[in-house]
Amino acid sequence: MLNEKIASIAKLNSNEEIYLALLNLTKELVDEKGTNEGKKKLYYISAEFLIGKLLSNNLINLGIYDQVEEELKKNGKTMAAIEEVELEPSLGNGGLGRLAACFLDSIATLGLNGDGVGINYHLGLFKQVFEDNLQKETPNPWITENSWLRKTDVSYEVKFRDLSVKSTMYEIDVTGYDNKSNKLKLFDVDTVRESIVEDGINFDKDDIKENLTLFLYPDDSDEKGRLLRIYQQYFMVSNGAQIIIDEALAKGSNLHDLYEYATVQINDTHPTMVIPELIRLLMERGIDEDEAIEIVTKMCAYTNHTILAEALETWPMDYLEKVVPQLIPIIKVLDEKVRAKYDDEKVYIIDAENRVHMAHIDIHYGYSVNGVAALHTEILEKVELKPFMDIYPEKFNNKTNGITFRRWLLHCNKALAKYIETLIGAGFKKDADELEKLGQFVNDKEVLNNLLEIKKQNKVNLKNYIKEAEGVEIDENSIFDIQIKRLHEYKRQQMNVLYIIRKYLDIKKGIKPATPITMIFGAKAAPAYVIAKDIIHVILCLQEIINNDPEVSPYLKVVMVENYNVSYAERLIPACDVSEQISLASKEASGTGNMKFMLNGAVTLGTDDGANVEIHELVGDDNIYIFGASSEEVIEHYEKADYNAAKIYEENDNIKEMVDFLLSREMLLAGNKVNLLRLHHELTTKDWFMTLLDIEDYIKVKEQVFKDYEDRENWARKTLVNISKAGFFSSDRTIRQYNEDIWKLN
Ligand code: 26V
Repeated sequence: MLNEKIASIAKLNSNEEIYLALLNLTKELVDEKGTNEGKKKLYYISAEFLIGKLLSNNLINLGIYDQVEEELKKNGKTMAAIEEVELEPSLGNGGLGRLAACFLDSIATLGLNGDGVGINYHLGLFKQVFEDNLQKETPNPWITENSWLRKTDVSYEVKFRDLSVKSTMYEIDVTGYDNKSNKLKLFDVDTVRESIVEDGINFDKDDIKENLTLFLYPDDSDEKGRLLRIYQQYFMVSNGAQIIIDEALAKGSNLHDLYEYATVQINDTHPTMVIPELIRLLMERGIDEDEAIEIVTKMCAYTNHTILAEALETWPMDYLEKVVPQLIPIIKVLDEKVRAKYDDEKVYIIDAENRVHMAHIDIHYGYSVNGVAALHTEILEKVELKPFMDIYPEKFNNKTNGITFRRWLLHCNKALAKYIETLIGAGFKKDADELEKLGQFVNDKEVLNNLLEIKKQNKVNLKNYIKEAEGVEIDENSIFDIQIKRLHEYKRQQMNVLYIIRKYLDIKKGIKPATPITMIFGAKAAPAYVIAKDIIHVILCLQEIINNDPEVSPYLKVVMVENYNVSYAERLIPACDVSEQISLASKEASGTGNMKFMLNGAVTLGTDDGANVEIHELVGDDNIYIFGASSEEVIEHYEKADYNAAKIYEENDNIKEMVDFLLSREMLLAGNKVNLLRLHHELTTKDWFMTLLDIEDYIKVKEQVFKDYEDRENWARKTLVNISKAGFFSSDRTIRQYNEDIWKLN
C-alpha cells in the first residue's frame, strides 16, 4: 500500500507536485503513527526554532527516504531537485534556535512527551544579500499555501495595555526517528499584513496588530523596536501559558497539581514572562498568590546561553508598564519576596534604575538553572551567577549541548554515513556512542584513504554549488578552511581576516603555501550591529582583491557565501577540512557548529572555549589545534582592565602591518573608507574581544595545521578520531540528561 503510494508519487510530472504529495504523505504517516503521550508534558518555549527544511529529515525519520529516492531515480528525478522546492524558514538567529530544533528532534526520537512553543514569524529573520561589498537585508517569506504548518482551531485572547489580539495556533509535526511524533506549536495573529514592509525590512512599528508576528527580533536599536519585542515575548508566553493550563485541565489537573502535568523549559530569557503570566492565570482561576508562585516555581526551568552582559535582558519597568501592566504587580511581589529574604542587591529582580532582570526571575522562580557546556556552567557558577549559586547550589547543573545526528550526518553526509555503516554496522544510527567502534581502524590505510575520498567528493559537490550560487570558482584540491556562525566580535571573524591578510602579504612576497587554501565564511550580522557589518565588508573586499589577483589566487581564495542558513550549513560542513572555532576564551557558551564539523571529519582549530574544551578532552592533543589565552587569563584581563590593544599594535610591527592593511590602497579601492577606518579604529583602540592578544599564536598554530595537512594519512587519522569521538555530542544524550535531571517525564 505504502510502496504503491510512493511509486505513484514518484511518477508525478513536476517537482512541485512531487514535493506536495510527499508533504501530504508525511502528514498522513505522522497521523497514523500518533503522538507521544504521558501525564506530564514538557513545553520547550523558545523565541527561535531554526528548523531548516523538513522534507528529507521527515522522510529519514519515517524510514522511507531510501525508498522514495529509489522510486524517484526510476523516474529520472532526484531528491535534491525535490528539496529545492521547499523554502527554508528562518525562524532563528543561530545556535540557540538551531539547538531548539535539534532538541525537538531528540525529544520525539526518545519518545518523550514534549512540544515546542514559539511564534510563527511570517518573514523570519532577514534574508541577506550582498551589494557593493555590504550586507543588505530583505524579507524572507517562507509560508506557502501548502506548507508544513497545520492550522488548528486553538485560539486565545492575549491582552496588552491598549489592545487585545486573538491568536491562531499552527502546528508543525516533529517526527521522531523510528518513533512517534510531537508538535511544534507556533502562534500567530490573522491580522498581520506583510504588505506593510517596505524598503528592505523596514515597517511601521506602531501597528501591533499588523506587525506582531512579521519578523524575528525586529531591529531593537530604537525604543519602538524594543517595545515590539516585549509584545512578541508576551504574545508567545501568554499563548503558551494558556495552552499549558488547558491541556493539563483536559487531563484532569485541578491546577494545584499543575506541576505534575507540565514542565516548562525556558530557552534563554526571551520567554521569562511565562513565569508571572502563569502565576497571573492561576490567580485568575482562584489560586492564592503564594501558592501560585510555589506551583510555578516547581514547573519552570531556565537555560542560560550566554555570559555576554549586552545579551542579558533587562527591561525598563516603564516599557513593561506600556505593554503588559497586568504583570507589574506580580513582578513587584516576586521582587519583594527576594528582598525580604536576601540582603544583596545583586540578586534583586528590580534594580536601582527600575530595570527588571529577566534572568533573576528565572533563577529565583524556577527549579533548575543550566549552562550549555562544562566550562560555561563553571563560569556561571563561579563568576557570572555566583551570588545565585551561593543561594541555590541545588538548582545549578550543566547540560552540554548536542546536535541531531539525523540531520547532521545521516542527511547531510550520506556518503560518510553509508561508509560508516559498512565498517561498524547500522547501530550508530540509534546509539551514537557506537561511533567509537571506528577507533579500530586508526591504522587501516584503506579506511583512511576512503575517508579522504569521501571528503574529496563532498568538496567537489560544494565547489559546484558555490560556483552556481556565488559565481566563485574554488579548487577542490585546496584546503577548505571554514568559519560559519553569526557575525559577532567575540567569535572573532576579524582575527581570521587578519590571517588572510598575512597570507596575502606573504604570497605577494613569494612565500607560497604548499597546498592552496580556500577560506570560506558564512555569517549574518544583526542589522543594527555596525562593526559586525564592517567585518563583513572587509571579508567581501578581501574576496574581491584576492580572487582577482592572478599572483595570489592560485594559492589563496576567499569566499563569503550569501545568506548563510541551515541548508547552506548542510552543504558546507561535510566538505570542511579545518573548522574555525576561534572565539575569545570564556565568551562562546558552547558552540554547536564545532560538533557538526567534528562529526563530519573536520579538524578543529580553536580556543579552549565552550564545548571545544570537551572536544579537546575527547580527541586528545593530537587531533585538535588549540591556541590562545585561557578563559582564566581572559577573565583576569577583564577584572584588572589591563588589556591594551593600542600598545600591542604600536609595539608589534607584524601586527601593525596586518591591521594597517585595512587602510591600504587596495582596500580603499575595493571598499568604503568609513567602514574600513571604523574597524581599524576599533581594533587599534578598544578591541574588546582581544583579537590582538591571540593573533600571533593563532597564526603560528594555523600554519602548523596547514603543514600537518600535507601528511595525508596522518590527517585522515585525525579526522577518523574526530568522527569516532563525536557520539557524546548527540542531542539524544543531551536530552536524556535533561529528562533524567530536570524534566523527569514519565
Ligand atoms: C545575543 C546578543 C544580542 C544582543 C547583541 C549581542 C548578543 C550577543 C550574543 C547573543 C547570544 C544570545 C544567546 C545565544 O544565542 N547563545 C548561543 O547559544 C548556543 C546554544 O546554546 C550556544 O551554542 C552558543 O555558544 C551561544 O552563543
